[in-house]
Amino acid sequence: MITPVIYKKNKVVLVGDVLVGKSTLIARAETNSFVKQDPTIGSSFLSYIAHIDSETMIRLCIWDTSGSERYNSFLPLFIKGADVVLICFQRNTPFESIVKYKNYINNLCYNDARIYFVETKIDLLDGFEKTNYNVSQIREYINELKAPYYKTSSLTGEGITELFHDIGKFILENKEDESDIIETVHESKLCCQIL
Ligand SMILES: Nc1nc2c(ncn2[C@@H]2O[C@H](COP(=O)(O)OP(=O)(O)O)[C@@H](O)[C@H]2O)c(=O)[nH]1
Ligand SMILES: [Mg+2]
Repeated sequence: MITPVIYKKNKVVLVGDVLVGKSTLIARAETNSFVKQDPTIGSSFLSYIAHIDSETMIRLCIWDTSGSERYNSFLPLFIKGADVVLICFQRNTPFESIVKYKNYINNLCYNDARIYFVETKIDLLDGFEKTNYNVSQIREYINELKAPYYKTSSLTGEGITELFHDIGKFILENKEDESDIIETVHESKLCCQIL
């Protein structure tokens, strides 16, 4: 069966402190497995096909950033013009770091970018920590903002397909530029591609 892939100009950016698991999250989405990643130097780009439903797929343009202080000066280049920014964090991420990214995005994107909060490595949490909001200041902050919040684990795969499905749906429904079907993909060859 041949399935069309919709392309709308889009930019999805992952930010977050170094080692929170950004690159591993993308690799999990791409390969459906837990793959050890080399440290990200500057940034990297992935073209990823998100499945919306049985007849709809959309190509997402995903930028992974380093999170290292060393490359901080590049961050505005990636955040500017983003449609979606994922603020990634884990249990021990300082609250101040999350607020810093949030304010940074709002200043650079004039509130246009949709922010998704992505908690990583939830396989390391116990049941109580997983389900209770009040275990961290970050979660309470997200709750107050009423922002989209995803709990993920690249180790188990939890939450990752849902995350990219919902981002794809958001792009599909909210980007107003022309919706072109630019390619078709044989179901047997469905995979993501690094350009
Ligand atoms: N247990 C666990 N470890 C993870 C997970 N995701 C990433 N890691 C580990 O966290 C470390 C940093 O991951 P990486 O993706 O390079 O972080 P980045 O700097 O944010 O890109 C690596 O040792 C990963 O194997 C996860 O979901 N669960
Ligand atoms: Mg990385």
